[in-house]
Amino acid sequence: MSSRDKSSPQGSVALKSRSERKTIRPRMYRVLLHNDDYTPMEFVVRLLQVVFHKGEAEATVIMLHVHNHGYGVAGVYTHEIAETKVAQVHMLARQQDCPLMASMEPEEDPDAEQ
Ligand code: TYC
Repeated sequence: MSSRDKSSPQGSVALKSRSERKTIRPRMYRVLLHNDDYTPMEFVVRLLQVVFHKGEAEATVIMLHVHNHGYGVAGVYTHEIAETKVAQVHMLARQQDCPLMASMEPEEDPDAEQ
């Protein structure tokens, strides 16, 4: 029995510690697309459809966001999948001689102690 167990007249009530309670959730990573002056807009929209499974309308919104703001989130994945998406973007872009760049960054940990 853990030291956090509370006694009651009927016996003891086990209270789980924060780490015992915590659901195991993998850290998630944002895959970012970066703007450049040369990659055609149509190519970026198509890539968002093929690699990130976006519909044409959402893909267009994301592409225009990247074009206007410099970068944008293409999707959020576990580490290995995010790495694969970044590699796919670079491979498809280089095949078409486009300088398109992707990167990944960790999302904030929702379980972090404050
Ligand atoms: N800025 C590019 C153009 O005007 C379009 C573009 C959008 C390029 C998004 C890259 O990640 C990108 N053709």
